[in-house]
Amino acid sequence: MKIELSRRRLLLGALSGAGAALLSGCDQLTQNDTVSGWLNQTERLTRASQRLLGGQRLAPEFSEADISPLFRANGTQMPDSDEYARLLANGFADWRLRVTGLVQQPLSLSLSDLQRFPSRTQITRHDCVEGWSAIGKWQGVPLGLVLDAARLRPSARYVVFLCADELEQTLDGSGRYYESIDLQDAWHPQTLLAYRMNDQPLPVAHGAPLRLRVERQLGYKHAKYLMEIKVVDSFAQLWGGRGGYWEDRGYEWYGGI
Ligand SMILES: Nc1nc2c(c(=O)[nH]1)N[C@H]1C(S)=C(S)[C@@H](COP(=O)(O)O)O[C@H]1N2
Ligand SMILES: [Mo]
Repeated sequence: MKIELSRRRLLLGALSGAGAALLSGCDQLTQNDTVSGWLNQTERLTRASQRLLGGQRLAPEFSEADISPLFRANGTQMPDSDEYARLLANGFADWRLRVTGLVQQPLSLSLSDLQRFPSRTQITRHDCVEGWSAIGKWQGVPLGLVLDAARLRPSARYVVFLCADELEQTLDGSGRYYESIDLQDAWHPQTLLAYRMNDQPLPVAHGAPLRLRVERQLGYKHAKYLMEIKVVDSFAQLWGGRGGYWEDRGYEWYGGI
């Protein structure tokens, strides 16, 4: 816990030291060599310390009174594809979460299917590398329960989250947002597929109809607008091969807090 808190202070210190005004976007942060070198070092440190402290260490949880009156939306706030517009117009009745890849039972789950799983509610703090944090309340199905239903094959190693949005508009789809986590974090009790935020259905700006919450990791790991969960043994073949949209642009894969 001590390591965790002092790292957060260092991170915010590094951000303000680099000049908050210059850091309006995640990409600008990585272009700063000092900060990115520093992130590389602490990445190894936090990942190792989280593993040493045990895979199931919980992120701090807060009370209703701590919920931030304003929770910023960041990155995509409205996916601009026709497909997403159609799904939204119909209140996500036609939306399905596909679970594919190294599973014995591929799944296609509606929002009400997901809401029939046992749910967990947690009030946690979200930390974005751009230097802001917010406390919010999340309700969703623990990811591990969905993976249990899909029954992973023995070769499974990572869970990849494929999103509806292209954060960078490209002709070849290389700007698609995606993320990945390992199996230990996938079964962490606070790792949720969240469909409610602050007692309301998840708003579009925050990733409707479903987003990931991985509470011991930085904001960019919390993939919004989930369309498909793909279980893989490697992410080398996906886009830039580093396991996520921002990872392909220089961010660390683990992103521990
Ligand atoms: N699909 C998708 N997920 C995403 C992003 C995005 O642009 N697209 N931005 C990430 C970043 S950098 C952060 S800080 C959080 C922001 O979540 P919020 O909009 O609910 O604040 O979502 C993450 N997940
Ligand atoms: Mo972020």
